[in-house]
Amino acid sequence: MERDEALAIVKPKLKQERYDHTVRVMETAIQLAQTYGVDEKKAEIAAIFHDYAKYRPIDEMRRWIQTTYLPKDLLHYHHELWHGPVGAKLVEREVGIHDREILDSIHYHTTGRSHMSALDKVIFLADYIEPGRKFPGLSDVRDAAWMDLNHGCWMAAKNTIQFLMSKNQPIYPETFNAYNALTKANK
Ligand code: DGI
Ligand code: FE
Ligand code: FE
Ligand code: FE
Repeated sequence: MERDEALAIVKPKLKQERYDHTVRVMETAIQLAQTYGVDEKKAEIAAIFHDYAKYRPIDEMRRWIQTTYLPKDLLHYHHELWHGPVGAKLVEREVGIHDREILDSIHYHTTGRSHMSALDKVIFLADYIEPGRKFPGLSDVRDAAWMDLNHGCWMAAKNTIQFLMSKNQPIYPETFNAYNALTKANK
């Protein structure tokens, strides 16, 4: 699928600010893909669709989790975590993208997972460092991102866990799995 076609599909599904974020994630993901030898076309399409389900009603996302092969433990965690897995499902069904690598990187873009592919890492990190983001510690993650893909992802995962813990939020196991796997990969 061409970039313009993909963007035209996603635009009506998002608010303007989220669409602008999506375009920045796309640009960042392509640059990361070029830097680390990842398929640029897959990075482009995955980035364009990564937040496809962001504005689906919570009840609809809950139904998709209940009625399809998605992890049921998501239901016990914050609904903010649902738009990735549900988005992957909807991008397959509604948009007709069947590439498993692209769908997985959409699925896991919020939490990461234990054995992240290079494409997963590119999307996870692009979402975190795109130029519109403002997180504490972000400038260090941005620097690392262009030097070492694993280390950049590890810092992003660590920051996210620290942020959530400082807010006394529960942390989804896959988020810890990502952090642990990236810690080993750093060695
Ligand atoms: O959709 P975006 O805003 O572009 O970014 P995202 O999909 O990375 O979602 C970020 C939100 O998800 C952010 O508020 C942190 C939260 N989050 C990430 N991992 C976890 C989590 N929230 C909980 N409760 N547990 C997690 O493991
Ligand atoms: Fe997201
Ligand atoms: Fe993210
Ligand atoms: Fe995003």
